[in-house]
This record gives sequence, structure tokens and C-alpha cells, in this order.
Amino acid sequence: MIKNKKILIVGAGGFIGGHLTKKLLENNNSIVAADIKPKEYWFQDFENVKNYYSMDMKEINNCRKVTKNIDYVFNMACNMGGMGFIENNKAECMQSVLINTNLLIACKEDGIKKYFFSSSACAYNKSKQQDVFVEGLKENDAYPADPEDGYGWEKLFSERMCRHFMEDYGIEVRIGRYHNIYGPYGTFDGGREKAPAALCRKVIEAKQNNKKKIEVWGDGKQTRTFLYIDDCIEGTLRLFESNYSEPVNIGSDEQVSINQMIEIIESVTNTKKLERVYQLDKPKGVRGRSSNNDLVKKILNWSFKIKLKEGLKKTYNWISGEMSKQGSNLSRFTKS
Ligand code: GDC
Repeated sequence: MIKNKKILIVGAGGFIGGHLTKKLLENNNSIVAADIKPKEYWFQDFENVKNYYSMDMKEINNCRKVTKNIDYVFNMACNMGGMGFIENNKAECMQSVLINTNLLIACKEDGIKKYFFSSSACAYNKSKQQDVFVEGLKENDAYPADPEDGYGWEKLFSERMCRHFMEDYGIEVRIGRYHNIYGPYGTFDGGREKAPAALCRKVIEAKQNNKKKIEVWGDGKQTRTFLYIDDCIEGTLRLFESNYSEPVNIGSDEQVSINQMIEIIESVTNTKKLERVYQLDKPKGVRGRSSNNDLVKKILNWSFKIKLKEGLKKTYNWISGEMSKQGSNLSRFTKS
């Protein structure tokens, strides 16, 4: 595990960036943390982070302010969300290319040795994701390129940018392709939430309001693999310390339909079966997506540990706690 290093985390105010910051602080690293959000909206508070920056990292001069005297850089920043956001905000999503590009340029100028880029399963070719319960996507299924429009193109292009900064300027890069990461301290309302948090919230709301129905986007048969945040952080750090510089899936093996995920939420929370109201006109994304984890097992000797049942229970309990708090605490997880 990385120890006693000076690390820049861009996107530290977000969901995955926040958990990564916490873990690296526990291992006595010195953290420089940057995020576009004002500090009061960062998803987690850290007492021992010395340098906080709330600034737009699409600007190269802001990147240059934070890359001095740094050992490692983690780029966890992008303008993103679940299907409801990325399907309707393609231009915004694509502008995250400026964060990665300008950060890499600043890293090159300051002689940074190692750089992590948080990519996404949305980088994969859509033609391999047209059925439910599909074969897991292998890393080379990203080419020929036909990723998710907008957000996925940005991720694929930025992966490529990392590769060329390594080849041409010698910056060691590590690239994780995340498969729908979920857990506490993430967005659960407001439009950017992904399915696990959204569906936990809807079940909680139904119970609070004594309703017998929940709204589900699509027909509920679409499939995914979801990865709990603690596994994501462990996979990320192991990948960072490996010698492997090509993109690698960080995902689970537990492929479920959205209907099955709702059943799991109901069963772990003792909720009586709710009637599903299927909203076929809502954003659905690909029909089926799952992570093939052969490569990550081979190169890192690592696999996810937390089953969906356990992860959803923790996520549900955390969201339920946040929803019962009134006022400002809630808003940081519902704003962009
Ligand atoms: O949003 P998401 O989790 O993103 O949606 C998964 C599926 O769940 C979709 O088919 C969606 O229609 C369905 N769904 C049903 N009800 C709801 O209330 C709901 N809210 C949401 N959000 N979805 C619902 C994601 C990207 C991420 C990220 C990961 C990588 O795509 O949005 O930004 O990069 O992929 O795997 P998903 O899995 O399509």
C-alpha cells in the first residue's frame, strides 16, 4: 500500500475521490486535494488534508498550481452521473477532456512520475452490450471504438491521451475502467444518481410515504455488474502499484438485472414487495453490461469481495440516515 508519499487527488470532493482520499490519509500520505465544488459540498470532510483547492481543473493554470512537488497524481475528476445525467448532458461530459489533458500537461512540466486515470465501462463498444446477461466485457472490447456517446467518447479519448503521455514523455500511467461503483457518500438524488442509490432512495421514499409502488426506468430487465466502493478503492490502489499500464476493468462478477437488484434491496431491508411502475421513456443506456475480470485477477491476483447483498444494505442504511437528517447535510449529496 502507498505510504508516506505526497499525492494530488483531483476530484477529491466527489464520491470515489473522497473514499480514495480517506484511504490514502489513513496510510500516512500527505494529500493535496482539489475539486471544482465549494468545500461545503465535498462529499467527505478530512481533518488532516493540508491543502484544499476549490477550483476548475479544466483550466491549465489551476492544474499548474497543484502539481508542484508531488509524487503521484490521481485524476478522479469528471462531470458525470448516472444515465439520467450522461444521456442529457453530452457536451458537458465531453469537456472533462480538458481536465485530463491539462493535468497531464502540468504533470509533464513538473516531472510527475506516476498518474492514475479513472475511466469507465462506458468506454466499451456498444455493439457488445445489446442483450441482457451478456458475456463480460474484456479490455480489448473497447475497440473498434463505438463507446457511449458523449461521456464514453471522452473516457476513451482520455485513456488514449494517457497512453501517449506515457509513450512520448515517460509518465507512468495506470487506468481503471470502473463498472458502476456504488456505496455510501455518493449522490442519491438530484439527477446524477446511478441506479443502486436511486433505487434505494425510491424504496425508502415509498416506505416513508406508505406507497406501494416504485418507478423504474426501462423494463427492469436490463443487466449490469455493480461494484461496492471499498472494493473499488482496493482495486484502484493495487492497480496503481502494479506494473500494468493498459486499461483494466475494476468491477464485480455478479451480473444482475435491475429487477433483481430491486428484489435484493427489498429482501435485505425487510420491505414488502413493491409494485414496479416501468417508465419506458426514461434513459436506459445499454441493454446489458458486465465486467470480465480475468485480467485483473491475473495481474493483481485480486477480486472483489463485497457481495451486492451486503453492499446494498450498507448503501441503503446510509441513504436512509441521510434522508432522515434535515437541511444542509443532505444537500451536498444532491447537488452537482
Ligand atoms: O444510471 P445507471 O446506474 O447507469 O443505470 C443503470 C440502469 O438502471 C439503466 O438501464 C437505467 O435505466 C436503470 N434504472 C432504473 N431505474 C433510476 O431510478 C433507475 N435511476 C437510474 N439512474 N437508473 C435507473 C453508468 C454511467 C456511469 C458510469 C457507469 C460505468 O451507466 O451512468 O456514469 O460510468 O455506467 O459502468 P449505467 O450503468 O447505465
